[in-house]
Amino acid sequence: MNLIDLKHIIKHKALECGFAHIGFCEAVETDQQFQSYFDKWINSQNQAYMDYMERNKDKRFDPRKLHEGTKTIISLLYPYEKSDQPDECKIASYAHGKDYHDFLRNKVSPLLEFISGMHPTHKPRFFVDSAPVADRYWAWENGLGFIGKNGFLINPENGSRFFIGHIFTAINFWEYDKTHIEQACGTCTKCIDVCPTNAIDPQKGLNANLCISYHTIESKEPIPQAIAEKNPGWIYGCDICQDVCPYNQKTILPSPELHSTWPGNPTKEEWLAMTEDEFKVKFGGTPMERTGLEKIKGNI
Ligand code: B12
Ligand code: SF4
Ligand code: SF4
Repeated sequence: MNLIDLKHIIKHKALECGFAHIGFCEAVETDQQFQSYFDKWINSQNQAYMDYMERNKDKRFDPRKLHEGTKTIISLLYPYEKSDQPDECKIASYAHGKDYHDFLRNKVSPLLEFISGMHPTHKPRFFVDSAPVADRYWAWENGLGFIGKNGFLINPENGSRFFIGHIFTAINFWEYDKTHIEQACGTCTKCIDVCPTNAIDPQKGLNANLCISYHTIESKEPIPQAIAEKNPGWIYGCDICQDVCPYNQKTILPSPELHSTWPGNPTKEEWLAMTEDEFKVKFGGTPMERTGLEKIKGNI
């Protein structure tokens, strides 16, 4: 089979697995602009207490150091839907359903098996928000979207409500499409203006110390008073800077399988009265399980 046909088959199989967009590029070092931006971001302490962001920089900057033998990086976008939000106890749309790490690993497995068969001496690996991979950078490098002022990878047709996953393979396609989509925000500044905590700086990017998503999901500390006062009801994640984006008012791709297990949003009283056993039954297998009931009650 020639390499062009192989690429077509991989694309076709990815769509069959439920992915909406796919791109291929050569596994080389990330460019200088990304590296210096990332260094500045870390040196300014924008990562807050996410120490893991400071580690494994060599692997983040060079994917061949993360998985030896990798010649090609395949970026895959899997859509999630916007969920209706109650007035209080709002939960980010991506979390309304199955944990995307396990869900996507299952989804991608037929494709991974196929790629494995095409290069039996190298085991391809799939990563989704699970390793020091510069997910947004590679998806941009692969021509799947532009980086918006809110920091998101935005696909011009379908917006930013996507998980970004990557396959690292030793198959060398030799020729890659080098189509970068340049930022198409224009004069829009909606995401910056609407962020209640002013966490987005157009030059420096996102400051996690000010971000509701960071404080309600990642941080082990109680939410600082100054952030809590400005939080309009998010108890897990935050979608404000995404929901306002004009690119997210376009065609919304459905992903019913991801969201099918969502039990509905509990009220504040129901959350506070919830036991660990009830939490496990209702929210086991969602992204909220990792954060845990105690943290969610604390956020409330
Ligand atoms: C750490 C992290 C967070 C942190 C910090 C977020 C951040 N913006 O950095 C916190 C906890 C706050 C967070 C929150 C969320 N996250 Co998060 N997170 C990550 C993670 C693990 C690393 C991101 C990272 O490296 N940040 C450091 C900055 C420097 O890099 P970056 O944003 O990836 O990269 C871009 C910049 O460097 C920028 N850039 C380059 N040059 C320049 C120059 C200028 C001037 C500017 C302004 C920017 C810029 O472009 C890069 C791409 O090339 C990724 C997964 C991964 N492994 O990449 C997911 C990821 C970014 N998160 C994701 C999601 C869905 C979210 C939330 C929406 C969840 C929610 N609903 O609450 C929020 C959104 C908050 C936001 N506005 O970004 C998705 C985003 C998908 C997409 N379409 O972009 C990712 C990619 C996970 C995935 N694999 O699907 N997250
Ligand atoms: S996720 Fe929320 S708090 Fe964080 S930057 Fe976006 S709007 Fe601001
Ligand atoms: S809201 Fe406007 S400025 Fe922000 S990412 Fe979307 S188009 Fe760009």
